Amino acid sequence: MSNLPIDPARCLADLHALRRFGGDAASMGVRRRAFSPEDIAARDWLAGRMAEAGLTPHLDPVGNLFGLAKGRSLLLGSHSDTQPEGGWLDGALGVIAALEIARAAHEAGGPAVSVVSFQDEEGRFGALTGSSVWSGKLPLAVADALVASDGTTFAQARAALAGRAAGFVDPARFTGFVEMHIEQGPVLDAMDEVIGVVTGIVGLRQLQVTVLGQQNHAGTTPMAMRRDAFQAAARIAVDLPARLVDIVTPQSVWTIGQIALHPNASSVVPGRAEFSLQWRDIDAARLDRMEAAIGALLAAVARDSGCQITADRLRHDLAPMPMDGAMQAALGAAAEAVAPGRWRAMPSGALHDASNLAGLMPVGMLFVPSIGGISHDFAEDTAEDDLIIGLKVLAAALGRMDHGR
Ligand code: HGY
Ligand code: MN
Ligand code: MN
Repeated sequence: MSNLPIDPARCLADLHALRRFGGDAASMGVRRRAFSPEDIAARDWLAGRMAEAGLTPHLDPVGNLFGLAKGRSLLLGSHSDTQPEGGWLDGALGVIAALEIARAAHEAGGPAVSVVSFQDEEGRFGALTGSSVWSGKLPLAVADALVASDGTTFAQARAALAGRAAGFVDPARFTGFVEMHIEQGPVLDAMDEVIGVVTGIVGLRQLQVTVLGQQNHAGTTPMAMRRDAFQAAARIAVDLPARLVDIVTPQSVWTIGQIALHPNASSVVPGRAEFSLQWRDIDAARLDRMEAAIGALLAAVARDSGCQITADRLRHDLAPMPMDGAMQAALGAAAEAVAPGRWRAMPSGALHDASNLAGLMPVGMLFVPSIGGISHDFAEDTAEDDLIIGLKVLAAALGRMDHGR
């Protein structure tokens, strides 16, 4: 096990304290969108806790908040922004567990551990925006032009922090990155296991599809004469599974999560439908094949419906990313030491900032269970005993990692 003097009660207290920034009164849920007042207040609080832990708080130009140890260090962390109706642990767990490990390491005189809370992992503006810019995958000028659903640009949002932001931290000061996260899926909970050692993170692609038909009267327009944008969009949604069935595996996923109709009135045939179409898989070639099938379906529905259908790739591609082998071995050995026989190696169906760092340094991830597999919902939760087991595994893994001193 680890000889780091971690303090589970202190870690849990900080988790509950962080939840209060944007906490929903009727549940354990949280609303803490990137650059919202709640998010900025949470970052201010986090910076204070980092300073108390012996770290140097450092806010970069896109809102990533680092707590820096002296010299080269291992970086631990995740994100503290949430979905519109987020869970209290998605991202927050990784940041607070990192803070606890860094604090204990500082108290023990080493190893050097830094902490990060990346900004806009949950995609109010882009996908994993803060770590994508920091890792060099997304040019700042491109990120600044990203627009949230309320019309705010990334540039406008980050301007709120401009007075306090310093420069970008050099990734070369870190020997590796480890992100602890809730599974957000059903596997560990269903198998009564407590730790997942992540083997790889899926890739994600997303299109913003626009269907242009003919706005018209819902009473006088004969069905045969309509160019109904919603009916065309619905056809795409209904026909997609049959188009993908020979390409995908049971782990492949696709989602239409956001749709807008114009003029969105009950007595008007919709003239315009705009919706997001996102798909994920662990295999890049399969993502390509899924994209080709989606393109063929959009063309077929345009032809059959008489609607004009266009699709813009809204977000930069996030390729499937394997986790570092040595980090997986260290995390697996730590899991076996702390929770013998109650852990598994597994892929991540969710995206994580770790994806962006995997090209810069050795990266590892570990999961704790999500009760009922629920996440991106106020009901997201994990048993506190399981949170502490995860913290102990993270601490035990540190002693098994070569920090590249
Ligand atoms: O969508 C995701 O996988 C991440 O939780 N933002
Ligand atoms: Mn997350
Ligand atoms: Mn999330």
